[in-house]
Amino acid sequence: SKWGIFQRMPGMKFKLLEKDQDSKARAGVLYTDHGEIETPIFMPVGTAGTVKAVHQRELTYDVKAQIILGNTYHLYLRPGLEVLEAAGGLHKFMGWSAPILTDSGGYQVFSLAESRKISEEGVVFQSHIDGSRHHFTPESVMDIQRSIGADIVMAFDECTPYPCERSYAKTSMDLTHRWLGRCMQRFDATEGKYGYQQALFPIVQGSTYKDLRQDAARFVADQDREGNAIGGLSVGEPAELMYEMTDLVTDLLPADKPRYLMGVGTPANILEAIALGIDMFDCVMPTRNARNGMLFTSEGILNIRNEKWKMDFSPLDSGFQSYVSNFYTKSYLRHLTLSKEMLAAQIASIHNLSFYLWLTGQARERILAGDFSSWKTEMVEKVSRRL
Ligand code: PRF
Repeated sequence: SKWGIFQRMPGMKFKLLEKDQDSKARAGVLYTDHGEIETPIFMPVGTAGTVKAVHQRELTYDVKAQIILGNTYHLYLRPGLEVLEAAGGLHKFMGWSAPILTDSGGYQVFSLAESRKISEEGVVFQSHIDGSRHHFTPESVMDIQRSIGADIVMAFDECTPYPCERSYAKTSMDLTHRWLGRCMQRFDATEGKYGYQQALFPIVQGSTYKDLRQDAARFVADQDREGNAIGGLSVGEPAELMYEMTDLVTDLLPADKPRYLMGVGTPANILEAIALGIDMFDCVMPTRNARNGMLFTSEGILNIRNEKWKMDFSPLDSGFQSYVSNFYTKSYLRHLTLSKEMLAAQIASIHNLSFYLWLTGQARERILAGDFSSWKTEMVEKVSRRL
């Protein structure tokens, strides 16, 4: 069951339950030592050992999160490995006994660190917190993720920007592949520090070049790891290009392993990517946008600061079961938001995450019921509306 923690098993198991007839969508179950994950799944982002504005009991009982994401970059800088190891790993440190996935740090170094220099060896960077100098290598990032103790750890990669010249995309992809070899060597030569298994997911890069994406997908598939990820997308390219690349890559990644599309996206992006055979998603959008008043609902997208909601005493969302979404009104949340009350961020974040988890849960139910594709078309239109 979801709560059957610490059941030992060799590596990680993924069970495919159903495949959609009219698309590449799949429903499955991913087994980890901290419990099962029902796919497709959305993973709330808990960068620094917290999903911002949502505490762990709310994540479990309101949001119904099955797995959350942490960031190697942030956790390494603060609180640091000494604290995390003394705590017995991130699960114990933060009081979260369900699965955790950690991103490897490369992406965060490039988006956050003050100065960074990339070389064959790795990345040298300065902390965005105090300017101190650090370096990440494929080996050190595996060791750090062993100390954090995530159930799923990500390979160290370079996420190319968009647009990206072909020559750089190729050079970068080759480096990501050499780094992957070093990640696997270190990961496989070490073991979990806290008595449970961890899995390593490689990342497909290749920018928006079809042949590079296909080369990367074949290279990654050949490594035969526990699951596979697609990176380098949702970095400013048109959505159609992201779908095209995802479609190419999912044709080449093994069907019997989970597929994770990193950093995606809007509710519509997620539904389209599920139809292309993606099983796992993470994105800061539901939490970050909640903090400036954007709500994702089963009826569409709205900004709660708008005058339109001043006298609207209807629930935030009555389209699905969720205590916070059903109980608080739009007028009340608008008031909290305009007053800069902390509860505004809490309610909006819990609502948005509840909606994202409901949406991936519904997609799974439709795949299992056999009518995903028609439901998806209708739902994409609904959740994209501007209210
Ligand atoms: N690589 C890693 N993390 C990521 C990405 C990536 O390419 C993305 C791309 N959208 C989000 N997070 N390691």
